Amino acid sequence: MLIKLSKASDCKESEVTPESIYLSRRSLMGATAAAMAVSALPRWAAAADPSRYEGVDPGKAPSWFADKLAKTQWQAINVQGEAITPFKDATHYNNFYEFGTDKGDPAANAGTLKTEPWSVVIDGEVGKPGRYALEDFMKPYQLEERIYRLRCVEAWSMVIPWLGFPISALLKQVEPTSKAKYIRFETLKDPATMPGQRSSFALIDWPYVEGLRLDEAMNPLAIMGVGMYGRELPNQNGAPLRLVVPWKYGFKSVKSIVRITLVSEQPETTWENIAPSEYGFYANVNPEVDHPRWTQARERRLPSGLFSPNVRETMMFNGYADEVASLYAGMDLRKNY
Ligand SMILES: Nc1nc2c(c(=O)[nH]1)N[C@H]1C(S)=C(S)[C@@H](COP(=O)(O)O)O[C@H]1N2
Ligand SMILES: [Mo]
Repeated sequence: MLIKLSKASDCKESEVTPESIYLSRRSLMGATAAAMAVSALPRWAAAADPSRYEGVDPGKAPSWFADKLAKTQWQAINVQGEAITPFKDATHYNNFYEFGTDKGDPAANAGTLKTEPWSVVIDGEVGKPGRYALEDFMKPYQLEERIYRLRCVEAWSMVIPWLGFPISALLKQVEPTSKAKYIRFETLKDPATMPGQRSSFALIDWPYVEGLRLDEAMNPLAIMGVGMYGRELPNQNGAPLRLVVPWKYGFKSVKSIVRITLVSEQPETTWENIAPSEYGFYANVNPEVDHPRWTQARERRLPSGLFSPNVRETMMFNGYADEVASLYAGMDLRKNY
């Protein structure tokens, strides 16, 4: 994420590199990656084939995940006429500051994240609070494949085939009380396995926290993700459990969740806390409301390089206006960015 820095000593290379230089570093990759995009198209014919995409590291799924995969509803939601981003790009160009601030850091460093055993705490305004082992937490849910655009606030985007289940199904299980108005998600805090949390230069007050209004969380598009490209989530993408809200900027989609809390007040969230004039609670993708320091009207669809520029117009609510615009009826989206 890009922030306005107050002290020069806080500067990170990725935040001060002009985009032109940054793009040329990637240009070598661009050509090969563009060629790969074609081969990344799904092989739908093989209905029970766990390897539905080209070039996917098969991973080593825990047994609860393998069991769910067999009953997955494939392509429950798709993106028409847009190529799926190659697995290699989706897993090697990441934001996961717990593992470093460069785009390649999560792929290089997230191997230390220990995802088994994993437990999730449910607390706050719920009828059924508790701490659940992930395999128990997952029992009620059937997996669906959701092929969604992902639009980062930094103006790049991808198309990713997620595996997950609607948050509405989770809310049904935990039974929110009448006081519950928001849902708050917390990432693991474990400096021993997350080098970014040991860094004295980190801007983030760990753990990383995100949240949604309850009606946003109830929207059928909002899912808890546990997999992508027909396999479990790679660590760098937020294993074993993350949020996916495709009409919002990527920073809302918090990774490696250990705690889900129903609350009555709007929760304090990580990027809004760091730079409230640049990153808001809503963070809806909106081509008409620019970031203070760059336009949000366009995006680079990855893979994209100097010799294969792949620039697209950004769509209102990232192309999901029909499904979500009514959530914000009557709201000033310039004020509630
Ligand atoms: N815990 C945590 N979650 C996070 C982040 C992070 O740094 N830490 N980065 C966010 C940002 S800015 C984006 S764009 C997406 C990127 O998800 P991806 O790497 O799976 O594409 O994760 C989001 N979730
Ligand atoms: Mo992002």
